[in-house]
Amino acid sequence: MDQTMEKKKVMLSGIQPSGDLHLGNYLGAVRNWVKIADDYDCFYFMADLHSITVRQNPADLRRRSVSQLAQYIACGLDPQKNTLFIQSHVHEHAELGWILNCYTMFGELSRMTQFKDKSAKHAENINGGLFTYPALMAADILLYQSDFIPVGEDQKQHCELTRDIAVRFNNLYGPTFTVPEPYIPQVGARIMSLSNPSSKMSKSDPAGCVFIMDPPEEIARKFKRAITDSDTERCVRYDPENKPGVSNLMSIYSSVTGLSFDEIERDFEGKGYGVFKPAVGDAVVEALRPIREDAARYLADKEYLRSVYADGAARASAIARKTLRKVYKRIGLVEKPF
Ligand code: ATP
Ligand code: LTN
Repeated sequence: MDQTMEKKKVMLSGIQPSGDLHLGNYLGAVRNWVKIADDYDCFYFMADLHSITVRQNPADLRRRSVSQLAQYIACGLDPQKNTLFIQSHVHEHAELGWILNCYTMFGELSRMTQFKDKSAKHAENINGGLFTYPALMAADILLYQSDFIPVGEDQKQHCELTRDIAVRFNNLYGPTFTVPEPYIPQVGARIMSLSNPSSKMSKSDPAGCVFIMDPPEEIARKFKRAITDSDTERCVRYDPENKPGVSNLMSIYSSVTGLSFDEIERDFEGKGYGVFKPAVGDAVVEALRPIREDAARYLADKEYLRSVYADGAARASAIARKTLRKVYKRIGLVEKPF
């Protein structure tokens, strides 16, 4: 490497392979990762250890972890430019996760909205992992001395807790971890459910969720059925307070076409929701078509995918190992003699 070149800042993010990628994941996260590949040293992983905080079918989990990688690549993440790996292949995540559990407070974990939401949704399985999830997420981030965490708005609270844990550790033992910052996009940070615009689009609500692997007819159908607002005005105008349904559709349309809200309002003046909804559907179908087709091609080539995640894990481990060794030393664990 050219020694005169400045070291690139580190970006890291993960998505749980608990379902296929959806439009919220794509517009709020993955699409933005693609844009920054040349400017940062980027690490993206399938957060399989996180996904088992909710009960998973083992065969589905295995299939989805690999399928998510195919979808990452199809979205434009180049494995040469980005380190792509499966979280459980880099055992340092689980090890540092345990340690950071011991530097994360019960009160802090109790305040996490994702924990509150998921424990309400899975009342029969409020396990310890669901509660201590943010300590593992902090480990994911801090192992790589990450500078930025590109995520959607909903992950901001976890990123802030990671910062608090890093600062706490650094204050106790001296500089060990880079203190990271969340990196949240302006448009697309929070795509809402098509069936309920007051909650975020999420794979756990399939009716309101558009998956990137959905066939075009399915996508069109979901947009035609999207809930719009019960106001009498029925015009296409951006007003998230009073018109959350149509404003969400406008955010999606703007994200996939690049048009501003003003331009969209002008183009659909006097046209009403009945014209706007299918237009958004068509635009999304066209934006997702090449991704779906590429993902299907990568999925058919298991050997290629295997080589990508093997190479990714090797690159990631080399870095993670160094940080973990430093942490073990700092907290007083005896150095391994072999
Ligand atoms: P779950 O239903 O299990 O909560 P999810 O569908 O919300 O999952 P995650 O795996 O939690 O998806 O999210 C992966 C990434 O996508 C994160 O960076 C998250 O911020 C982003 N993201 C998820 N949902 C949305 C959304 N509706 N709008 C924008 N970004 C989103
Ligand atoms: N908690 C995230 C997934 C996740 C993550 C991470 C994101 C796990 N580890 C590290 C960024 C950095 C979620 O539920 N979307």
